[in-house]
Amino acid sequence: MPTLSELEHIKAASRQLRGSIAEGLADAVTGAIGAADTKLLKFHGSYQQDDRELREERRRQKLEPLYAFMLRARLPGGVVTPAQWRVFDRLASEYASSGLRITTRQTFQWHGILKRDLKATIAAIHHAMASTIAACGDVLRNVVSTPLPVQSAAHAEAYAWAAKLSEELAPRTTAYHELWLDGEKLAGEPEPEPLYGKAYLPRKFKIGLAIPPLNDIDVFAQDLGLIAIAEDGRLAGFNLAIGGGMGATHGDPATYPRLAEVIGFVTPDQLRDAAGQIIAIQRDWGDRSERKHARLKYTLDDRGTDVFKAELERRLGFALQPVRPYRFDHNGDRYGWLQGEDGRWHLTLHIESGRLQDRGEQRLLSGMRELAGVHTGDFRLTCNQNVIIANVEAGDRARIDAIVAAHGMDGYRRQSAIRRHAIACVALPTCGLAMAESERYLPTLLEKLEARLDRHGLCDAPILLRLSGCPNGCSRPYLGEIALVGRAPGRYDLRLGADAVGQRLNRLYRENVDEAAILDALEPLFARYAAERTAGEGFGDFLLRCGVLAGGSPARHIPTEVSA
Ligand code: SRM
Ligand code: SF4
Repeated sequence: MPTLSELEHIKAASRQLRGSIAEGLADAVTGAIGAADTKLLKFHGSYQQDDRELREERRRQKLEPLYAFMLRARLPGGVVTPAQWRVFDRLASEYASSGLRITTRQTFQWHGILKRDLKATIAAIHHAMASTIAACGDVLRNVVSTPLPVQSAAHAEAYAWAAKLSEELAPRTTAYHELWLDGEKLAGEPEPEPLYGKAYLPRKFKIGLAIPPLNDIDVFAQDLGLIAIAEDGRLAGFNLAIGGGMGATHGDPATYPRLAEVIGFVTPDQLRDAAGQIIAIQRDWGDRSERKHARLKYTLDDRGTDVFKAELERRLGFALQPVRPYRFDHNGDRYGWLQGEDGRWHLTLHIESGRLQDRGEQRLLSGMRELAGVHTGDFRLTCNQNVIIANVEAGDRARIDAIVAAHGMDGYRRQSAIRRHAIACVALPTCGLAMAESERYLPTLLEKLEARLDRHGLCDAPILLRLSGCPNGCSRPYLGEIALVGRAPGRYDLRLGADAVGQRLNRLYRENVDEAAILDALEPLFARYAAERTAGEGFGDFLLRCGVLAGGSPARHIPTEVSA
């Protein structure tokens, strides 16, 4: 029997995620909480962090690190009402250090919250009818869903499913109410956790729902990807894709990014059980001794997807139906105004790295605040870190456009295509795992890439660029046509050759190189692409076709696409 990892013991002894978090919060001597409690706090939606750039200075001054907390909301489908937006915005101004941050799983993060303010912030989020429970930790995380509601009826049904799964598969512990909402203190044994048990899952678990042809959530990067199948404008059911995941560790071939495999189809009334049982099998079969090997993707590769599927069907008591036809055409967002089938309008704005702050002429935080004051529809956060002003009546479009322009938020009209589609993870200074810059480096890198693309007449080429400060892959870099994965300050792995629909992983092209080497490597490829590409051919597809990537590391598990 393999030895359980330390975290398994912490979870099991935590009395359903309580630990000694309450005592740690009350301790005014330090800005931190106990080490074991930091692990449990994640399940409540928060990470203890410290500003890495101030570490050395504070150490010299004999001060403890400048501890502060990152807080992440759980917003299924990325839907935010204007009233919620106003609350989240207020929390950003009152308690956080760097505005509101839209994440790659279509929710918000607030950075830099001091320990003394954590409870007030979480309580305010709760009173705004949202939550932070299970936004992090070894549980089902925020369920993401195609945010752009152009196929209005199918989208409404699909979103309802994302919300239902998020709600029904959430942890049941009352620790959250007890700690943050002055709920009654537990006397005696903790309440049961029917799905998760005492030790929760071996690792995080992610569900995402895509409505073809939009793969704007990267459905094959999810532990469980749901591909909605619409027939006659209504939702007929879902293809299930299992075992996606991006995380890897440099130099450790036992870890790798992997795309989810499509294993079958379920009707809507079978979905809740199917999702619950997939999570339950992973709970029972996942590796609890080595956290780097604990995601569903490794369970599948160790046991075999067929074995997993047979177990799923045994537990469900029915067989999955054959995969239904589907086709994706892009995994980026569609900017500007689009009209939905029900006549209402949706405006997608580009938010660089998802960071909503006021900087110079770009007053994104203020602009969104003003929009939240007048908008009668809702907002949708996207998995590409953007925002959609959704469900706008035709008569309100001009007013919204005016606010957007007045706050410098209409960049999507002028920006190069590579800029519009770029994603960068947070990385420094807050992320404790960052090896290199990402979000803060993106503007500089983009300028340099744009200059080179411009030279070759490629400003309008919608190349997908993804930047991550380490191989954990929070920007889903292994699905970028061009990706930089951090190795050390100023050094990255350059990866190339994913497609633009989220169905092919890229390959390592240059290892551990600096900016000059990256630009030198890309320049001739841009030149060839400009001269030799066929009509509509994406950059990644071109690199494969013309043999530039031959001999690179092979992509794993190309999902089965069934053409419509
Ligand atoms: Fe992530 C850990 C930020 C999406 C894979 N991720 C982290 C932490 C919490 C660092 C840590 O553990 O101390 C980062 C906090 C940085 C900060 O200061 O804010 C962090 N991850 C993010 C966000 C904010 C990136 C962003 O720029 O938007 C995204 C928040 C998503 C959310 O709202 O829930 C984020 N992370 C992702 C994704 C993309 C996705 O889910 O679509 C992935 C790849 C998909 C996957 O899970 O395989 C991802 N994050 C990881 C991993 C690697 C997991 C693995 O299986 O190996 C880690 C490290 C870990 O868990 O040990 C990680
Ligand atoms: Fe941090 Fe790495 Fe995720 Fe970037 S990819 S946010 S550096 S864990």
